Amino acid sequence: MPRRYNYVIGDLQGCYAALQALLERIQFDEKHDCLWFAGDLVARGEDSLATLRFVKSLCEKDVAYTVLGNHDLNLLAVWRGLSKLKKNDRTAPILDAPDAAVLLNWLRKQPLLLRPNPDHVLTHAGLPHCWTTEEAESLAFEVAATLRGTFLELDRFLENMYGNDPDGWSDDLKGMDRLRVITNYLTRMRLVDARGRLEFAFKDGLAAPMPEGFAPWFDWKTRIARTEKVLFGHWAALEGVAQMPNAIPLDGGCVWGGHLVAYRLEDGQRFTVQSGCGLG
Ligand SMILES: [Mn+2]
Repeated sequence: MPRRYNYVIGDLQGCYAALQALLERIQFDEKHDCLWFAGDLVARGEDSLATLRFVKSLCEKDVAYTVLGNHDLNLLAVWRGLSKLKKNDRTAPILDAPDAAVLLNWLRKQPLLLRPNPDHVLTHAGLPHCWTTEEAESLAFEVAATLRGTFLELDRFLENMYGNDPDGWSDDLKGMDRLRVITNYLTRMRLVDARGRLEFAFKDGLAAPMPEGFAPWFDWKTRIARTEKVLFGHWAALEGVAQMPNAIPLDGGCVWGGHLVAYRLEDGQRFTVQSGCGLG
């Protein structure tokens, strides 16, 4: 059934009240509309458990889709006992919930890249200039296939997922190094250099001084011009408003007291609600 409107929504981070307010604002009607989430569904907001249950229920009705973000992957690692809960994350209620296994088994089956329509591609952090969109799609699928594999495959990936090396792409990467680099590009990237090497420390806005040789991933030219616009979250300092021709930032920093952002694909209109959840 053709959808009336498609809205792409930025990082929720467990901001359940803001999500409900945003859906009210856009008059979301699951009979007609479709939601696309940019990942980081959970982490520091006031109700990650309710957020995860709600997004899962919409996805299971095929009226929403999500990609995975770094916080979602971290939650999976904590669930599997391969990472410790971060001090400021408020995801413990998910791990303690009676439906924890159902929720997290669903979460691990979500993709890292989606194509909401032929003109747009969605990942949590963006796409590096060293990949065509088709290459990125295929590489994202390699990670997703591992995540949805056996628990042995899942755990082996989660155990090896953390780390900044190697810091850039090369076609001959194999095994866990390959999966780690793909994951870092799709879920953690902000700055890269001309060769596509990642820089992991910079988290500021575009006006801040950047390390020598590095620039935002969307400032580099792709080998073959990318015809799709790239929708992404993750970079809260862009406030979900920066103006780039072919990259559409969606993380309004809701969990930091900013805004939750929805971008309507049909006409490019943005809708925002002020964060009400804060960190308190
Ligand atoms: Mn993120």
